[in-house]
Amino acid sequence: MCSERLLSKLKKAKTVAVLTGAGISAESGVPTFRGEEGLWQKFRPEELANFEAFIRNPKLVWEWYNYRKQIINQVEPNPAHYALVKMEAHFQNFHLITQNVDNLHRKAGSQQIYELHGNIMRNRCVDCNKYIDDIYFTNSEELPVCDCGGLIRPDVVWFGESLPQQVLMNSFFATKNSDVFFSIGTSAVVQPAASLPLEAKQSGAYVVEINTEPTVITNLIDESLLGKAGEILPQIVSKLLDS
Ligand code: BV8
Ligand code: ZN
Repeated sequence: MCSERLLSKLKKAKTVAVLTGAGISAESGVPTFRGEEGLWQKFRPEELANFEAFIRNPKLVWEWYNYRKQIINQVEPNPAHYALVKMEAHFQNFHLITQNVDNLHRKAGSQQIYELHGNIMRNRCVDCNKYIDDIYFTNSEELPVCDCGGLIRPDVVWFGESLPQQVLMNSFFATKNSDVFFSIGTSAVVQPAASLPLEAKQSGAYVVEINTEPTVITNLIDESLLGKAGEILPQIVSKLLDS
């Protein structure tokens, strides 16, 4: 599942950038957002992952994040995450850009990770912005409150919120300078992350998509590998390291 063309591009590549989405964690057992099994059928992520929903009903939003943390705390990275750790060690410049908040790239051993949408294991105060380590608010009545009195929220980027500027700038810079760019396990609908593969293409990178189904960018990039990231990525890495 690694074409000769891709292999030759990778052998010559100095800089490789990767954008990952929820699909790369699917084989670990973390539900994706828009898949049929959906994170929480009753609500669309956009209805829960936004500040207004949080202020209107912080208990409901905290229940959603604790439900997701419960799952994430029980799962392990899968072969796709570990393949990216090997890639990071192999290439001179390797940039891992993730939309995921599930901490699995870090757990797998990736060193340099651009977390575009934050990290579910981090929390911060809505008033004083102080960071607070992981909290498991056990659905008891009182909500997690900072010692300044402010409400504590998950440190993730919600819809309508801007992404961490430095992380976003570094991601665009890495994308523009990449020789090969992988878009892995993302439906490529959430902006501005979804513009990165096309940015890479416009900057002359060889853009490869790894997904179990076609997406809105499939016809706009160089190579689409249809299948599971946990199967395809290890094959690419072993072919590259054996060549
Ligand atoms: C912003 C953190 C502005 C929270 C998330 C109209 C047009 C364009 C844009 C907009 C618009 N209206 C609104 C917007 C902006 C909006 C947006 O893009 N909306 C979309 C829905 C249209 N974007 C924003 O609001 C962003 N902020 O624009 O700010 C601004 C600017 C300045 C000042 C102030 C404001 C913020 C977006 C971040 C939202 N937060 N998550 C949390 O996780 O709880 S987004 C959420 O979606 C996750 O981060 C997730 O990663 C991300 C993208 O989803 P995917 O990762 O792609 O997951 P999905 O389920 O969709 O797809 C999985 C894929 O994997 C599938 O394709 C499947 O086939 C594949 N797959 C499954 N299994 C496997 C697999 N592939 C390989 N192997 C497998 N085994
Ligand atoms: Zn505070």
